[in-house]
Amino acid sequence: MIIREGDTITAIATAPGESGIGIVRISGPEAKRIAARAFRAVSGKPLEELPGRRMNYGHIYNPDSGEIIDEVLVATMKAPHTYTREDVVEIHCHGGNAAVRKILEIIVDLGARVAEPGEFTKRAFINGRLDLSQAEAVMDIIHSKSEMGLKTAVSQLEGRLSRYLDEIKDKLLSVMAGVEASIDFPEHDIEEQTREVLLMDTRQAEDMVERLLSTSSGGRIVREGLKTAIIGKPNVGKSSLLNALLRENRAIVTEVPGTTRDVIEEYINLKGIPLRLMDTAGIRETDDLVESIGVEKTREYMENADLVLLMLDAARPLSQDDRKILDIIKDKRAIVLINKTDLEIKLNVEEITKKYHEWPVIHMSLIKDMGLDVLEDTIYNLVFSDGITSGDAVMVTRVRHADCLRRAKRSLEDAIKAMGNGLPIDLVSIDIKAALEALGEITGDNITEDIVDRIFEDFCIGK
Ligand SMILES: Nc1nc2c(ncn2[C@@H]2O[C@H](COP(=O)(O)OP(=O)(O)OP(=O)(O)O)[C@@H](O)[C@H]2O)c(=O)[nH]1
Ligand SMILES: [Mg+2]
Repeated sequence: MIIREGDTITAIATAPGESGIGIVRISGPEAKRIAARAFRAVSGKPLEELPGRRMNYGHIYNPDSGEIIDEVLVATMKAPHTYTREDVVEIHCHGGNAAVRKILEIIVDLGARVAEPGEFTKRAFINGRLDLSQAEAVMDIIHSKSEMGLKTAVSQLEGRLSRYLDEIKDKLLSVMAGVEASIDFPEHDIEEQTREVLLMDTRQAEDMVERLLSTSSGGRIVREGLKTAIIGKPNVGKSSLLNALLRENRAIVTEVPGTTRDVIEEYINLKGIPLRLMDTAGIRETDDLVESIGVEKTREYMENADLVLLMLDAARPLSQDDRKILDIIKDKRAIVLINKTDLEIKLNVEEITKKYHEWPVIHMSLIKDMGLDVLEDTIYNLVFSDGITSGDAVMVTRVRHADCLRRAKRSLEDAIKAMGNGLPIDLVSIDIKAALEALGEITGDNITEDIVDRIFEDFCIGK
């Protein structure tokens, strides 16, 4: 994606579909002039003479035929105090597909170019209004699936992550200055005292990187959801559990074993934590082709899951199929659910608890609506023990950021080792510089164009 200077871009900023209003946004030097040619205010004044940052009531016309397209409100915002730091015009028309599309078409005919996904935000980044981590936060806000995800993304947009990184970078810059001062005067070898101070500062910076890195597994869960797979042999009540947690009849439930063939995936919001819940095909030896494909898929999902909910039938003794499943999931983090406790109990729970004592065991009866709240509390506590805080602390939510932090950490470790071994100080400076560069990639201080393009490609149209 190349930004051509003088380019004016436009896009529909609202989601497709029927709705009260729809918004067409224009950004760039020609934004106001283009909008003015399609807009007639009811007051009769040209758009150029109307005050900015106010809703001006009027109509969008087809400039060729003079035909009215829609009744609208138009706001103009002058650079640089706008989202993109360019002149911006927003046309608020009626929602649905027809009006917004036609208005977009007219704006394009008048000289604007259709924006690429994320191009408005990319301009905000290039024009220095947002750093890269803040631009990513914009996308995370749009995609956030829970209150906690939203809170973390907003705090990142407000610049909390950037400020924390700035603190580390400042520390490293002062180490750099100390190191370079001693390189400039090679005749005075670096004094022991100075070396000590530089070492201490580098260690502190490394601690800060480490602290941030330790939030990354919790941060990923906050952003993407905790991948939770419901696993068990057929007919134990897995789909019933999905429906109960969702509080709607999403999956088909029948008394026929092998009802669920494909993996059903839904997001639920568990006290603010997003859960990516997967109902899977019951695992058993089977000759049925479709079912065996489903079972294979279940294994795949189970391997990638952050948490496995293993469901067993209280009314049946542990079977060969159950034992096989237990063996497959033995290294996973799991919660054992004993369902159907309303029936006569034939399952020997001790056989499981003895061997897998670290897994919580919950007795439930989905038919009687029992045990669900215990399960919700257990999952919640498990996730919180992962170092997820209530969204008030700085957190790393993206794999990209965690990768940069890991690189920074390695360079700092090398620097500390070099300092400790009394290696020449200019070698230390190479490591500190590498750490600074890795940290700078998070906020986009020094980053190649194709990385920037890749990041913005994932954005939605109109943002
Ligand atoms: N008695 C009793 N029956 C239950 C309970 N929970 C679910 N069932 C019944 O068990 C049967 C199977 O439930 P499902 O939720 O379809 O089971 P599943 O594990 O998804 O089954 P598959 O998709 O075939 O693997 C249905 O007839 C449910 O009504 C319970 O707590 N007690
Ligand atoms: Mg099912």
